[in-house]
Parts: sequence; structure tokens; C-alpha cells
Amino acid sequence: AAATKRVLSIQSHVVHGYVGNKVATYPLQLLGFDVDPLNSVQFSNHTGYKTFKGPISNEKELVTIIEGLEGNELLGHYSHLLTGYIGNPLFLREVGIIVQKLRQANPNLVYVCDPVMGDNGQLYVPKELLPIYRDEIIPLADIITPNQYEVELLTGKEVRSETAVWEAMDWFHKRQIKTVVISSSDLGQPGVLRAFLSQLNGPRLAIDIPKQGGKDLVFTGTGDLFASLFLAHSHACEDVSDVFEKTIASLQAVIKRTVAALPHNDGPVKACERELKLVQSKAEIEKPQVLLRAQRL
Ligand code: PLP
Ligand code: PXL
Repeated sequence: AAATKRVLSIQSHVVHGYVGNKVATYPLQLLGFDVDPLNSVQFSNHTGYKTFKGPISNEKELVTIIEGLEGNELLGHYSHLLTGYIGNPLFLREVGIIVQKLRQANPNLVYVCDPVMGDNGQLYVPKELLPIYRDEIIPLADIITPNQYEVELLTGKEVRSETAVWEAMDWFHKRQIKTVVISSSDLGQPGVLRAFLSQLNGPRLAIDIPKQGGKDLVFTGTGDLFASLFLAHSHACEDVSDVFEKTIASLQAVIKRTVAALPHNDGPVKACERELKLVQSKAEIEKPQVLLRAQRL
């Protein structure tokens, strides 16, 4: 029988720090989900450090793991599939086959896809991933969480205005994706990130997020954390505004604690000092305090 709260999470593992499965697992567990992490890579740390080392899993290894689960009739146990950073086109193509297997085993499976490809005009995966996401993977998803740049890549159109945001949302809805969340964009006022959500035959929402800790500070893993929190809250809440607000509330609390722990000197902030203070934010993950409200548009 399908569990109601069991996630297969296909993402990266890092030994040190919090991105991919390392940042997604704990919040999902705190919010009551069993999490089965399937690691697409095992790196020493995320790729924004001076150096990183470790093996990348190939599609044959992925198939082997899935065969093991299948051999024990475990594929039907998943209520959710979550996918994030995948660096290998053949691995991604295999994920498409796995989605269909999981759906066959549980027709109510919810697939949350974070099509991680890049940020701020910079691609950080091989360009061969784009057509696979666009044509094979995205059409299978229920919920997608691209950033502004990833929306531009997938739709093939610039997103430089709010009108363009809603046109892009409709591009996804035409492909039957129920919920599209753009977790951050530069379309807000200066110093403000604007996030957008659109639901097929549902509301259009936006939340303005004041940037924390100065304009040059960037955090890694925030998008991965967003997707895991959104998955958890979308299962628990009927109202998609609540889901959106709670997700942003916990994410902002984690960032706030991370900023507060930065060293008080003027030197450049090191990658390891910017690692999210995830474990320390247990209370705010369990009980988000909503400060930023969603606007209905
Ligand atoms: N960084 C900050 C400060 C945010 O508030 C958010 C989203 O709310 C994000 C990052 C997530 O966006 P991205 O998917 O671009 O990492
Ligand atoms: O958060 C995205 C991400 C996921 N996984 C790995 C990364 C990054 C971003 O740098 O390096 C391994």
C-alpha cells in the first residue's frame, strides 16, 4: 500500500555542508515524511568551493538501485518523488522512465521537479540537459520550482517583466503542470526578491522578500530547501497561499540565522561560512512564523 508521506529524493549528496539531499532530508523528516535519498553524486562539498571532489553516479547505477527497490515491491510505497541537481543527461533521461514506473505503481504519486540548470544567466550543468528537461521531464511533473533563468531556458523566452512571468506560467500550464513556483526573481524593487506562484485553474500569487545580509551575499542550497519545504507544506495545506507563505517563512528564518552567524569582519565571506544553519533552525521548520504574506494578483 502507498504510504501517504514517503519521498524518493533524487539529488546530490555532499559530505560537508547543506545542498541537495543534505538540505532536503532533515526538513522533510521534521515535517513527518519518510525520506529515501538516492544520491546523484557524492561530493566533498558543493561546487561553489575552491575545489570539490567525488564520484558522479551514472544511469546504470541508478537503474540498479531502482531494480533493487522494484524487486522488493517498494516502488508503490512512494507518495512523492523529488528531483534536484542532476549533472548527467543519460541519468536525467532515466529519471523520466522512473517517474512512469512510480506512477504505474502508485497513480497518486506527486512529482516535484526542481529543474536545476543555472542561475543569473549562467548554466552550471551540461547544455544537453535542457531539451531533456523541457521535452521529457517537465511534462511529467505536478509541481515545478524553476528560478527565473531556468524559466527563460525552458520556455525559450526572456522573463524581464511581470507580464512575461504570467505568459511563462501559462506555457507550463499548457503542458498540464498544475503548480509552478518561481522561488526568486529580480523583478522586485531594489533590494527585494519577488517570488511568484501560479496554479492551473487557480490563483496567481507573489511574495516580496527583502534581501538579507547585503547584496553580495549568496547562499547555496536555498533553492533545494525551498523545493523540499514546498513539497511538505503542499501535502499538509489545502490553501496554496499558506503553502507558499510557510515555505518562504522557514527559508527566511534559516537565512536569517545563517546571516547572524557570519563572522564580523570586512574580509570576503568564505563558502563554508555561508553554509545554511539548517539543524539550528529546527523550531522554524516545524512551526513557520509567517511574516511575509502572499499577494493575490
Ligand atoms: N535566496 C533568497 C534570499 C530567497 O529568499 C530565496 C527564495 O525565497 C531563494 C534564494 C531561493 O531562490 P533560488 O531558487 O534562486 O535559490
Ligand atoms: O544547490 C544546488 C547544488 C546541488 N548540488 C550540488 C551543488 C549545488 C550548487 O552548487 O554543487 C553538488
